[in-house]
This record gives sequence, structure tokens and C-alpha cells, in this order.
Amino acid sequence: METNIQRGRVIAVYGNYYRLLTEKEEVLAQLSGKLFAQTKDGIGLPAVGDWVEFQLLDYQKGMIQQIEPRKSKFSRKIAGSQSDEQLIASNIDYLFVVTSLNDEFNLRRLERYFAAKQTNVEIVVVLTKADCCSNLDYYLVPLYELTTNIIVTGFGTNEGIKKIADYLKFGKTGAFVGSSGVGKSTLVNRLLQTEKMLVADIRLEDSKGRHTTTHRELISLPTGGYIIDTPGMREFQLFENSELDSTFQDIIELSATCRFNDCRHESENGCAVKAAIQSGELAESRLLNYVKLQRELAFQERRRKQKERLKNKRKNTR
Ligand SMILES: Nc1nc2c(ncn2[C@@H]2O[C@H](COP(=O)(O)OP(=O)(O)OP(=O)(O)O)[C@@H](O)[C@H]2O)c(=O)[nH]1
Ligand SMILES: [Mg+2]
Ligand SMILES: [Zn+2]
Repeated sequence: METNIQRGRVIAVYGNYYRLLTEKEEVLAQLSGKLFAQTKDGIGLPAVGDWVEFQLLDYQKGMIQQIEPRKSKFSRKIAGSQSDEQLIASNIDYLFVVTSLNDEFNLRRLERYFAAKQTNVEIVVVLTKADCCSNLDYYLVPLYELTTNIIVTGFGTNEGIKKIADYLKFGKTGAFVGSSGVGKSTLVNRLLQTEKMLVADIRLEDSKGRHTTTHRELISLPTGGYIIDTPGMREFQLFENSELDSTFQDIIELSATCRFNDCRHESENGCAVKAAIQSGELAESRLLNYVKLQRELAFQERRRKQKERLKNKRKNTR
């Protein structure tokens, strides 16, 4: 008989250990053998943001029995050559894509985040370091084409921080994602009004961050909401096609008016996409990014199918 079953939320993962937050305390837990076996097909291991049921064993120690179904998630393809999914945060309402108002800003990378957007998650772009930027419009004008969910922050003003806090009302969860050094942990500290998270200067040589944050962590906020801080991403590849087409709706609409149905928008006659590039209506880099993302997803789809076939083969020969 299992007694003392409680509900908790994964706030950090350390190897095989999971730090859980309950209403009363923090608990360090491991997976039950049964759950570990189940995680091998389907749901995967618990991720930061997951709600779990666990058995309280001992003083602040526990055994996780079950992962509650995820309402939403944000994942990418794991870094490197494999095509598996890496869950970055689960049960989030808002994905705050953080980017700074300097050379780090990259519209093509932002498009990638929008293309990877997953169900039940709203994306908000947070532009940091406004205090060091004298040409805000240079960044804002092209960004408006992609989204109007934009928050501008910087040292010397609390306005942006207040807007972020407004999203993270009681029970709501957000995650900060973006490159190293853009100021994700600084935002967490400002939301908390304490220096909880370690932050570090970016490198002088190339203005890149130092990968200061090394673990994903969920933090409770005074508003009753939660924020997940994540390490800066070096590489961010799409895991599955969810919002690719809606992110590039303009190109899809243009393609529909190309003379040939199978137009590759390269050198075909009557190509509406090329015409839009020539007239300045569409940025060529946007088209190239779309094609690149499509290829990336097609490649992973092939890898996944290959893997699936191998798995079935093994099953059948067992
Ligand atoms: N001027 C200015 N500097 C900022 C701002 N926000 C953050 N910084 C600085 O940027 C540097 C990097 O900040 P972090 O918060 O460590 O960046 P991070 O995104 O958490 O980086 P990783 O943990 O490596 O992913 C620090 O020196 C911060 O003080 C801002 O709004 N204005
Ligand atoms: Mg950090
Ligand atoms: Zn075309």
C-alpha cells in the first residue's frame, strides 16, 4: 500500500535527482523503478515545470510515481547529431524569448523560435539593454513584422519588468530563453528584487555571454507565478513542425500565386516570391530562413522514421 502521496512541481533536475516544490517545502526525489521503465516510451523523463505525484519517504526525500500530463511544453532537438527531443520547460503559459538590443539581435533566430512555438504557449519577445541602445527603431521596425508582443527593458527603468510581472500572475508560468549574456538571469533577479541568480559580464572580445547559468531552474515569484531560467542556447534546432507555416504565412500566400504549382522560387518564370523579393516586399533572408527550416525538419523527419523502422524491426525479431 502506498501512503503519503503528494503533489509537487519539478524545479530543477540534477542527474537522477529531481528537486520538487510542494506547498510546504522542497523535496529531493528519485524516480520509482516502474515510472523509470515507463518513461522509456513516450513521455520521457520529468522536466523542469512538470507536475508530479510522489511518495514522501523520509525527511524531504521522495520517490516520484507519476508525471501529470503536460498542458504545454517547449522543446528543441537535442544538440548534436541525434534527432531526439529535449524538453526545455513544461507547463508554461509564456515563452519569453530574450534578446538584447545590440549585435546579438537576429531576426532570423527569432523566426526560428516562432516556428518552434508549441500549443498553448504564447511567445513574448523581451528586448534587453535598452539603456545602451540609441536606435530602438532599427530593431523594432523589422520585429513588428513578426510580432507585436514585445517588451523593452533596460537598466534605469522598471517599466519592462512590471510588464513581465503582469504576465506572471498567480499560477502562471513563464520561461526565459535566448542566447548567453542577453540578461535572462538579470531579469529573474529584478523580478525577485534579490540577487538570487548568478549573473556575469559578457566577454569584452566578442560581446558573447559566458554561459553563466548552467541549469534550468523554476523560481516562484512574489506574484504567485513562476519563472523558469534557462542556460543560454548555443544551438537551437527545431524538433517538430508546429508553427512553421503560420510563421511564414506571407511566403505561403505568395507561393500560391506562382505560375507553377511546384515552384521552388529559384529561377522559374512567373515566380511571385522572387517578384516580391525584387520589389522589396519580402526580404530574401526571410525566404532563405524558411527554406532552411523546412529542410531541417524534413531531415529530422527522415531520421525519426528510420529510427522507428529499426525499432519495429527489433520488436518483430524478438
Ligand atoms: N546595460 C545593461 N546590461 C544588462 C542588462 N541586462 C543584463 N545586463 C548585463 O548583461 C550581462 C549578462 O547578464 P546575465 O543575466 O548573466 O545573462 P544571461 O542571459 O542569464 O546569460 P547566461 O546565464 O550565460 O545564459 C551582465 O553583465 C548583466 O549585468 C540591461 O538591461 N542593461
Ligand atoms: Mg543566466
Ligand atoms: Zn515561386
